Amino acid sequence: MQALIFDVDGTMADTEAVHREAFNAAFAEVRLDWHWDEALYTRLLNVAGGKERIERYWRCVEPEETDGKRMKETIAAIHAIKTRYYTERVHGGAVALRPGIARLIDEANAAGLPLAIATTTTTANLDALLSGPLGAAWRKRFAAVCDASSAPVKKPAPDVYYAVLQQIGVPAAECLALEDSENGLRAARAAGIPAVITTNAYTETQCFDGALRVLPHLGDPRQPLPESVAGTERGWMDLAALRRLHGGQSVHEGRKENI
Ligand code: XBP
Ligand code: MG
Repeated sequence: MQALIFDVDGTMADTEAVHREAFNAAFAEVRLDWHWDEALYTRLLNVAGGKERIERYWRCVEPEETDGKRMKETIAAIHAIKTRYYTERVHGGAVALRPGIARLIDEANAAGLPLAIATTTTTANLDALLSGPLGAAWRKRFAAVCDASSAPVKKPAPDVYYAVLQQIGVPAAECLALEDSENGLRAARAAGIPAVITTNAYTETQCFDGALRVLPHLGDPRQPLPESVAGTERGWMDLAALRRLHGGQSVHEGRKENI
């Protein structure tokens, strides 16, 4: 394993509840009588990308709408308002990183293992979310940061992962992707990148066939995983455990077995 690639929403931080609130706040501001509740948003999350998600919903509720240009312009305007609400809500570290994320970033930086980000969210959202927990210079900790501006075609298309691979110059099979969703897993696998999944309330019922391992989170000393889940006596996934998973080993130290 020569590089670790992080998805953002749902993986680095549990952000989708805040995204949902921001969408609803934007709909209210433009006086649209749309409201995405948890159940509907869980289904809409099958569409990666906020603009694409709005378009999918709009075409469901108003199938007769045919003015594509007006629709695109209106969606862009709504999404800009949504992004303002989202960045206001996550600014200053309001949404913490998930267990193990800061610990793995520290460990990888100390070990000189290249890190990257592959997300479908916007640059503005990334800066607002990560500058709190990782500091204003957070980008310096990553060899590549690819987002909606790097790859307009969203997951499950592999485009954003291809953009990362091009920037870091590491073969796909030597990378490991950390994802939370089926779309993210499919994008990583389509790019030839092995993936470990950490689920959340929005994605835990999705299909993760092809993942090296599916975990509730990466664990931390303060929030250890049950050994039966992590497969490591330590109760959290460190670089050594991820390397063993990547190498097709059980994460138990030393024991080589197909998992
Ligand atoms: C998850 C997404 C994003 C967010 C909303 O991104 O699909 O669209 O739900 O953010 P990730 P935007 O690839 O990090 O899991 O409104 O900025 O798209
Ligand atoms: Mg995600």
